[in-house]
Amino acid sequence: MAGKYRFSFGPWNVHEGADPFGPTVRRSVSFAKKLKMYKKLGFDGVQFHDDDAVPNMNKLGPREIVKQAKEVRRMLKDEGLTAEFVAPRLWEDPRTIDGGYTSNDPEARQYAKDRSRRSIDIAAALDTDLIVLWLAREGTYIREAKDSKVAVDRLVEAINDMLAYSGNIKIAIEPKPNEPMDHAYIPTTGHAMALGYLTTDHKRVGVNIETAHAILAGLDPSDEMGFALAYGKLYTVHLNDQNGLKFDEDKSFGSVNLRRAFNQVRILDKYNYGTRGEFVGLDVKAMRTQKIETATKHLSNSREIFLNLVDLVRSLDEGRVEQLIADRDYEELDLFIVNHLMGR
Ligand code: 3MF
Ligand code: MG
Repeated sequence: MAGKYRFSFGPWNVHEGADPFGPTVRRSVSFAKKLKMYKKLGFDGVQFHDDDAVPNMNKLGPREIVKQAKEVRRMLKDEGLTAEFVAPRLWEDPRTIDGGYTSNDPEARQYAKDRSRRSIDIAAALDTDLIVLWLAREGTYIREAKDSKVAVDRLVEAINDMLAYSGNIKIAIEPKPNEPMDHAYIPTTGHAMALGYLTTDHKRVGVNIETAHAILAGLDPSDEMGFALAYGKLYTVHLNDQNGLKFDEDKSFGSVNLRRAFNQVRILDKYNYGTRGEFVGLDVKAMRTQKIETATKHLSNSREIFLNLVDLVRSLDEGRVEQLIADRDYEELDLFIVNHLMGR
């Protein structure tokens, strides 16, 4: 049965526009004001970094952290919003310069584990059981800096620690091949899922597939999604778009390659994504040129493009597709799909 979709984004998707070569270009918007934007833009779910919910959490004890997270839970309730996931932000602290779970420094590794436990506490207080792990600095700039076998052992150890700390949580690994590192240890969906099977409870480890991250790995995002769906491990998605192999652009969904976006929506819709409670998550950035008054259009536009593509997916003449497949006339199928995207 064709599902209805619920959408989510993270507060970092409304941002000041700084990049590595220039300062901010827009005023900061407070977290409370951001929350007020969600419903107006058509969104029901909030993605959190742990310190989006509890800023300065490193300076607070576990009880105070939970207390503050519960206040955020109340704010969400007032706005009619749901927390989708919490992700430990392990890439900003001076202790994690060389990575968190895979750092060569045992104190840094311990910090990463402790911080991950606090993220799990925050997730419980926000009433979500989903933890996302974007393994930002778990990689290297040069091959000789870390041992890649040991790195995987350490990632497993850290995930096991989280699974043991809470019997309720599910962990969605968000693979990305590069940036900020030269090479990340868990670059693709296949790596992330294989890592899950090394843990003590693989049934609770899946993936968050981001369009741009798959493209940066030279892969097709819809095929990555199909792979995870075949294993029942597509816990969430980060839809966006990416124009070739350059920095991680986080463009509006479908804005670069409409056919690639169509195929992502097609595989999600075909296999009832969303009917098991999954959100359609976005991870999109406003262009730096955008004025503050209109710096949320990347969110509403991505949602609109997704929903328009759902209509296109559901109105595709699947009988004709099957016939062309049976005839092995893929040239005609190619034209048929492009014409469909052009509304013809
Ligand atoms: C980086 C990302 C991250 C993660 C986020 C959730 C800042 O390329 O995609 O966005 O999605 O940290 O864990
Ligand atoms: Mg992401």
